[in-house]
Amino acid sequence: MICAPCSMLLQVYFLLPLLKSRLKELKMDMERVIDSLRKMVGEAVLIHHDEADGVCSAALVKVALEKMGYMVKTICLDKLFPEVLEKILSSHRVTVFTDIGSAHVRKIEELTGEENLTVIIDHHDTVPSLKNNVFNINPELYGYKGERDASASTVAYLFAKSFDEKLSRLAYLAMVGSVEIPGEPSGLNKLVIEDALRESVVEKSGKEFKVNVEGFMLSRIRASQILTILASVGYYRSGVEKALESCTRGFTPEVLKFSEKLEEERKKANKSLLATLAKKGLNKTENVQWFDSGGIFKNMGSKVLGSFTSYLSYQSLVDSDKYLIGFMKISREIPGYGLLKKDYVKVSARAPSGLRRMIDEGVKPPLSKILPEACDKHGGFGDGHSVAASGVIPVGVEVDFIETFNKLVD
Ligand SMILES: [Mn+2]
Repeated sequence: MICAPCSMLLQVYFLLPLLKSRLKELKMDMERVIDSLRKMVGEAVLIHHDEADGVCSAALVKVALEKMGYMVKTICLDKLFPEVLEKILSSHRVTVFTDIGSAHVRKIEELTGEENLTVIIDHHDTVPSLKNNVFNINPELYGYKGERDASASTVAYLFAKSFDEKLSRLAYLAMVGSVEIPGEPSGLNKLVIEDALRESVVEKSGKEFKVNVEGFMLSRIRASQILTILASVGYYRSGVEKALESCTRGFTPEVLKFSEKLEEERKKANKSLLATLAKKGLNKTENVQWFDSGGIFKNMGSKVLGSFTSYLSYQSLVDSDKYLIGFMKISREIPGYGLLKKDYVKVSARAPSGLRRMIDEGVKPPLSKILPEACDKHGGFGDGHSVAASGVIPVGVEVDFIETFNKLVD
């Protein structure tokens, strides 16, 4: 038996080095990744997610890879289509993922050939890699929480800096990517702020930060919004390319104007869909309420459906106790990749407030469990969190999907 203060001291004594060694371990693993990458220099495919964190993390990794001597081709995805994964991993020696991929480690291992190298830099829930030519660099595996302590951009920044200390001038990108993590910065996200202030690439502005780099003289929150709009709404109109370029070169007046136009377009589409749904109402089953967005988001990336469904889940026209599901037909085109083999529909699911409580209490199943299962049953795939999830299913099975989903709730 030891006294309470002694026990606390002991805990501090043992825990502090433990926490430190985790960061050291992460850094050591990054060095191993860099060593492996250096041996493979040639072409690399960089697959990344379609919002600010996905764009900033990709920009950081791209700079580092190019400095190593790589020719980098980027592909931006809202969802990780198995057919895309198969094609890319079987036809390229080096593939890097940022802000996407964590949920599919086993599949990625399976598809990575013995001679090839795959690196995943992400912060979503994951499992450690079991193959020595597949590296899974994720804060969750080093004692941090991905939804609290580190964005994918922060991990990508630490990776870039491990390769070249001079890249710490890009610390602002980690901070822009981290906007998606709300609240007081903690863990690795906090460490990055110190770097960014030291490099004078950001400055304090009230409780927030302003990016202090040419072409970026705006708050990091605004910068993150613009990047997300470019990459998601502008997905089929070179928006991702423009977003990636802006990360390192700053926003040109043309790009800013383009992003404003896209923002206007989306606002209009959202408003019009909301009016239609208010008039027509939602389709309902016992446990589900759903809508099809029709062609309203045509020419926009499928991420916009998720934003709309989230927004809708707070409106009074939804039933607070039922799962909310939206559909949107996806174009076959994936910029920088080619065409998908099939026509797909994006599925976005949200839990409105009443249902959210029931999920938290364990009375109703979490979306992270039933949405992937329902997608899977109809030839699609999905993932997500307990109260927000999304997936993809083939065109034409929407009504059957709703039926399956409705049954899975019970
Ligand atoms: Mn992210």
